[in-house]
Amino acid sequence: MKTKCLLFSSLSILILTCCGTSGSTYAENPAAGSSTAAVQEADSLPEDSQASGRESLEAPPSGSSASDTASQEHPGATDTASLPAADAAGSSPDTAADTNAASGTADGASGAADHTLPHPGQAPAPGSDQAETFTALHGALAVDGSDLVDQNGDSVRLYGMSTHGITWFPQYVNYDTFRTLRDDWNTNCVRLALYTAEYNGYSTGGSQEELKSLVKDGIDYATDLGMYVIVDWHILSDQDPNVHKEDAIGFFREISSLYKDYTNVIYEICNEPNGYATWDSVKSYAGEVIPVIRENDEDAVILVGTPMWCQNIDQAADSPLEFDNVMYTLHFYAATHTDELRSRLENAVDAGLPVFVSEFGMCDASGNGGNNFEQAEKWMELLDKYNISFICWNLANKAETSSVLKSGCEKISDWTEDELSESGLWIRERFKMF
Ligand code: IDC
Repeated sequence: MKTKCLLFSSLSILILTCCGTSGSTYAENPAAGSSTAAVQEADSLPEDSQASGRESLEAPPSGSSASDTASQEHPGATDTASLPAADAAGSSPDTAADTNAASGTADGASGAADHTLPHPGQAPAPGSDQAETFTALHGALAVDGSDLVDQNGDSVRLYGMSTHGITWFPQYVNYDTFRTLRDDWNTNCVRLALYTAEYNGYSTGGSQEELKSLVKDGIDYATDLGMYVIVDWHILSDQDPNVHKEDAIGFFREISSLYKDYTNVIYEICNEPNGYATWDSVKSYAGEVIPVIRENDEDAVILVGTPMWCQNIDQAADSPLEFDNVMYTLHFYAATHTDELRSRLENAVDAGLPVFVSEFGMCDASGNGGNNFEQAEKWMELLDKYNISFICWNLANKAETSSVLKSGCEKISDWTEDELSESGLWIRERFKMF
């Protein structure tokens, strides 16, 4: 571990010295992924929803016209404007991703060096910090009817931030980042978004070893801080999780074997099935991936995405999986999704479906455009009513509405209010109400 940290630290210093970069300059590599992904996405959508990939149910409100949304959805222009420093330095896309991952791990090394606390699988020492943490209090979670319950059978609610893609923004997979989210933002859970297909994703050219190492670091930091952690297999432009099923199986087999004794790890086996992916194809995928996790960890909580970017939750309610401790994900973006998706959620929960909102934004479904806090508030009231867990997109300093840090902010922890975006200020206040 020490050798690894040293190696990454030196790499990081080298990169910082050569490129004079950090933070937002990691942002995008238009050639490698996201703009192409957005185009493919738009191409494969039904005509009526081509304006913005993930809106489907409802058009964006005034002030966020379809054409606005379409251009936001197609991040090519912005991406080019924020070319990564690695590109500026002439590196190939692959090199850029690798160096980013390496420097992120180096950033994380400050936390890794302190890994002396017991893991949740072990009994915390009486009087230690760990004895007081959220995971120490709640232990192994389970699904009971539509509820998420703790080790005592009491209803429990998780809430926190999702990272942006960890390939883009590895620097936030960091002990101090998560500590700030726990102590200053009052959150109890963090989601690690591991893209499969975008920007040198896990299944499209990214360094699988580097990415797994980042995921493991993230789990370790969350564990040491007594937080729950969601390992998110972030399919998106690949649409159907079966496309990279073999990679998913290998990945979840390895991670669940390493963390089988931990009680704070939650597996999200597919982010957002979309396009041609049907609930039957998701069920078939889940039928192969869940047993792989269960072989190692009999009762970890597992989250399963639903079709149409996690909006067709009704299909899961009509035909749930036959596994215990599974929850189904619904995602909303408040400036796009309103009453219709809310009533779909209510119907599903009323029918007994356990639902977890593993991703949402206050802005529109492109991750950009204006925030709609009035709609976001309505969503929060509904989630409160049903005690539904919720994770906000995204922890990064990208110049897009959904990023909770201002794009000029290079700090990875201990942010002041001045350094938070409008979204960041709002959601932090929301978390602090608990
Ligand atoms: C968006 C990011 C954006 C990135 C893009 C890649 O915010 O910076 O360029 O992905 O395609 C989702 C997805 C999530 C999206 C987000 C906003 O799960 O990956 O992130 N969104 O578009 N579903 C609905 C919205």
